[in-house]
Amino acid sequence: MLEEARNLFKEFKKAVKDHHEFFADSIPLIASENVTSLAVRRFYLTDFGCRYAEGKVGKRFYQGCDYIDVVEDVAIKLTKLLFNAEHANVQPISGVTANIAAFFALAKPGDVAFSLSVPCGGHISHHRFSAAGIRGVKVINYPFDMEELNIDVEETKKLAMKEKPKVFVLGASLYLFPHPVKEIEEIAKEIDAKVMYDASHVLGLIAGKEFHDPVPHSDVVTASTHKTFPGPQRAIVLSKKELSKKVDTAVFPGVVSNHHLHSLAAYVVSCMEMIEFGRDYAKQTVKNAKALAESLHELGFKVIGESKGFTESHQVAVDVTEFGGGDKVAKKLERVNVILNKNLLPWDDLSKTENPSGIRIGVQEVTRIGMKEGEMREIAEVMWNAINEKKSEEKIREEVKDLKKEFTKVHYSFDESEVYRILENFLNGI
Ligand code: DSN
Repeated sequence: MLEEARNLFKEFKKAVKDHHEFFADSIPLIASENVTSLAVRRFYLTDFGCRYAEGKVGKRFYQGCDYIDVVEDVAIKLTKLLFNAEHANVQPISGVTANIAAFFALAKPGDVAFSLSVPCGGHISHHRFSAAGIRGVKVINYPFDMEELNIDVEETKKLAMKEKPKVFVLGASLYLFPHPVKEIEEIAKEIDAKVMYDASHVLGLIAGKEFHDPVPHSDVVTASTHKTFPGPQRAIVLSKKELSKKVDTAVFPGVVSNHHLHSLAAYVVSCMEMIEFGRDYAKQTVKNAKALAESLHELGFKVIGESKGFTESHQVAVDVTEFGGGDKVAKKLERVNVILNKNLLPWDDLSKTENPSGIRIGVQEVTRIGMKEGEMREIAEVMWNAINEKKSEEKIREEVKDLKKEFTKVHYSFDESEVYRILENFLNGI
């Protein structure tokens, strides 16, 4: 048994080491990921991760929480400052958890919610398979304008008068252009419905003032804190003051008991980094996304949203049908160390989930490690060469490693730290 266990542990250590080396040598372009600074990681390793703090600041169910109360109170206050929010709950441990809490706060079973279909960018938690379904909410998809790549406001208004939804869900996983939150807020007011905005993908851009601000126009804003916002993996719920009790009760005891206090401490550090450096980071992220989209387009890729300037966020979406579809292309790119995901595009049917028409690219992580417009051109060329098999995969992989060599440190953070290889010594010691 001991022998078997030791072999398994060896396998585990090798996987951890290989993972870090692979990422050190790769171009990370998954739109929902980011890299945290060493400062954020240090706080992730504190004693807080060994403790419990059920309940609210000042109203806990266990002893020993006095200093944890200060940490959570600071987290709430920094979040309110950063987003100018009336109320903030910082306890959800993930974006889906936050969305379950939001649906519980805003709707009853049987109520109708409008969400974007998954191909149009809606997240699974906006639908019956996840958070909305858990609350028993009936979901109707928004009418979508394929030219504008956005919600069709006029058609939505007509449909809303007929279906009388209680919740309008905005925000998306494929999110190129800001949703019409003001217009939806007006429709919601007419029928006494609520606006729930899932800002997970764009939270760092909102914090950096590079995307529209949904907070004044939404009743509830949910968001994970690890996509464009470069924090640890957890989530927040912002709301209007009058919904604060409903939101807090939906979060605890609704969806969390303890709420992973080490990552709460790390989140505080990431908030402070965004307050100090967020504007520069967000500005460069959007510039990089536009530069990458333009380079891909010039090379001959079908980048979606051309008539609208391709993107206003951290994301770029490309229709790769002519190259065999998103699945084939994403796997081909992985073989040359370019990491991104296949993605349904708005005109895809859900039956195309396994091999959708598109790929989705996010530039927030490469921005954090210091890449600028020139590197976006290089990434576009790597992608063109790999997908069109202009060179051997081995050659392209070496080019990617060379490009990445110069970009191993996290910027826009308290310490410009090496992040992909920091585990080496630790692993050798166990
Ligand atoms: N699945 C994530 C994304 O990539 O958008 C969101 O949870």
